[in-house]
Amino acid sequence: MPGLQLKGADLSPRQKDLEPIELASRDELAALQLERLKRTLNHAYRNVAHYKAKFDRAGVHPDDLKTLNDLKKFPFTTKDDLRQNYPFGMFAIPRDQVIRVHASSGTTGKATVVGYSRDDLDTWAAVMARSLRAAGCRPGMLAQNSYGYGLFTGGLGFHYGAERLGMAVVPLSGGMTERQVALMSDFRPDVIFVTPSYLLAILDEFRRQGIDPRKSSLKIAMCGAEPWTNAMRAEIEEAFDLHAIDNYGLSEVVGPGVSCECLESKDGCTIWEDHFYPEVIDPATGEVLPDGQHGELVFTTLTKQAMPVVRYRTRDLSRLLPGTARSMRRMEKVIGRSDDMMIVRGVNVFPSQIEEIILKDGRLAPHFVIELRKVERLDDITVVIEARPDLSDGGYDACDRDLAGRIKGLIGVTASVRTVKPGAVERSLGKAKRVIDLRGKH
Ligand code: DLL
Repeated sequence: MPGLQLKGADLSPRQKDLEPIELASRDELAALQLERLKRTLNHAYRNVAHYKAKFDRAGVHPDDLKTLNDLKKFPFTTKDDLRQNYPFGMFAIPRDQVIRVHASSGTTGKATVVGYSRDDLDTWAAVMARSLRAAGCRPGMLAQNSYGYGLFTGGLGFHYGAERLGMAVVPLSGGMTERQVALMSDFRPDVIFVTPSYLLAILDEFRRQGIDPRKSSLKIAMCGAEPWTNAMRAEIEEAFDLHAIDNYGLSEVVGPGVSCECLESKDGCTIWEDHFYPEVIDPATGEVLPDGQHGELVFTTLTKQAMPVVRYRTRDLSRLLPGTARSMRRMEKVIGRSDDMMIVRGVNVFPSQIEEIILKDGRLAPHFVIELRKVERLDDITVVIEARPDLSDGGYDACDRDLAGRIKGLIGVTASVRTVKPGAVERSLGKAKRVIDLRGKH
């Protein structure tokens, strides 16, 4: 596989390094899932008052699960359930056996809190190490960890996973972009753990300092924690001459490490189905959809002790695909969260659709935000997008017109476009905020 040969390193996967379960048949996997699912439902029912009440109200009991298909009888869990039980009400083990707590930022209401037992942390490190290995990382490699350390699960999740694999970690966290680039030049890491939008900010800094990013030591970027398109992947890979690998997770389920792309296929994240059982549902009706159909991802943890989650509604839109590099199923690149979906005059619009269009235009940089306003009681969107540095002053108006035309033609909505000077769109240090909702403010 010549494509896997990068900067002199052969990153092709070695069969002997895989865990037995990664080589298991679908039947073996299903048997393990059923056994673990039964255990999880019993554990949640017996030890979390909220689950007992919810199952009782729905008239279901863990014993009703005879096949994997029976899971659909059980009620969903939502962010609201977690909020109502703030802070520790969803824990299924005594508080003094919980040895780590993480929480969401809580910008949209009360934070959601998650807890881990010692075994949970062990499992988390193991699935992260598996993810990193699938992405081409190897023991002995050096990683710069630019995910935020703290209540966010990205920093510590990657940290312990990389150490488990036998990598060395530089725990930089997000921010101090100048320093990120300086240390990268000095330490020569093989891998960076980073959100794709922050990697673009790091790319800007390379250029500002006059350093050729293609000559950086990086071979792999583990990009996740936010939606990003394959067009963005191509932009990043070309700019740095590395493999940009998608990986997905959410704190309520474990953090990063729920699923990860395999280097040899780069065709969507393989879900570590021995620990996280996936379903896709119709977000409007809750009906389980067959594999291959688009809908909302739902996960049930199969091995978590401190805080099992049963049918957790992620709000992330994707679909399940058959396994390729592994027998475990894949999820298609997340289109976006249902919360980020804008409905503009009856048409559904996701920031990722706009991103894809922007990246096809050589005059525009991959830095944009979408402003939402109410104009005469109708939703109105303005895409604010940076020009690349070589665009002449006279070229801006043409960009505005062309992009608005393409958005109309490809997505079907009328949008205003404002092309702005390089550097005018605020850079993210972690997860990018693509939509600025100004409705109600004008
Ligand atoms: O973002 C965990 C994580 C950290 C994943 C680092 C990957 C790398 P939360 O802060 O709880 O956890 O946010 C979870 O982020 O429901 C998705 O909406 C979004 N998300 C995470 N990974 C991806 C991805 C972490 N690869 C929420 N593609 C999820 C698209 C993603 N969206």
